[in-house]
Amino acid sequence: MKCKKCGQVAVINMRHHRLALCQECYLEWFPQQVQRAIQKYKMFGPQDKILVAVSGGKDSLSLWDILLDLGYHADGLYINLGIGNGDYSRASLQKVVKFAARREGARFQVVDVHETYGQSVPELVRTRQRGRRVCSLCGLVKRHVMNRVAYEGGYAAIATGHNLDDEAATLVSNTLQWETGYLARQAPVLPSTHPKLARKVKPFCRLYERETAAYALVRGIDYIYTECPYAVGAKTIFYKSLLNQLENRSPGAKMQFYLQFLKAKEEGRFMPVEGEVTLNECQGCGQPTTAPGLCAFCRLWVSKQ
Ligand code: Q46
Ligand code: ZN
Repeated sequence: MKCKKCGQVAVINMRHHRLALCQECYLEWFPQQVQRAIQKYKMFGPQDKILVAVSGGKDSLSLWDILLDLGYHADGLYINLGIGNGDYSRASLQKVVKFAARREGARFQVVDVHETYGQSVPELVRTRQRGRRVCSLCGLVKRHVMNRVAYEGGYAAIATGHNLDDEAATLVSNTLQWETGYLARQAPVLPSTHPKLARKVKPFCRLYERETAAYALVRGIDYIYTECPYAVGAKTIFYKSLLNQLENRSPGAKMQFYLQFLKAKEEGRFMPVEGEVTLNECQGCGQPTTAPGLCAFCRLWVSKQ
């Protein structure tokens, strides 16, 4: 197959765009799509300081790579959660370190959950939160750390590497449960509702996972291939495979599903639940919370052991 732009041998064929591209043209096309999404959804401007949540995976490292290439002030944040007896998290961190060492201007910081708060995420589940799903606790810890670092560092937004497949799988999950609150909030940009709650943006939300993987590959980005051990068997992986079957039959179906949802939202068909939410400052960490007293994160550390 030939590149549609220059006629050289194509390295990727994107049936949903009816576009095959060679390596060189792909490396031009992909960042343009990212820049377009940043502008279309008004994610941030050229002067803003961006915090990129990096996991060592293909999406977050590619996102960081592109934001730097596009000239944004993009710093990395790696949260060491202590997964896989610490081994999985250490291996992921090594990928981040390696990437930053090769990439000029790539500054990043590491927050080690065990060192900072006393226990890693799996330890926390074992000792204080028995019966709770690791991923739900992990999400809570990550959100807290990201908001804290973004606020303390004066970042305008936190950028995550969620791609179209991630967003479509979340959309399937939220729709199957009719989670209207989550549906109202699922968007490429989650605005800040409090000075201490950072704006969250997803510049890859219109790009297929296959495309982000191809970008990492042609750019020679070394990333962690294995999934987090807690992701194995997760429903989102099953939803992704269902969506892939659909996509195989009908190229572009995944993208249509997501973009039509965004359009419906824009037209006001998914309205947030009425009523003001009162945010108090947590008595422990000072982050905003709807709970009186301590926030959910601080309550983790005072609960039963
Ligand atoms: S890191 Fe954490 Fe994920 Fe691992 S424990 Fe679950 S939420 S799967 S993105
Ligand atoms: Zn708190």
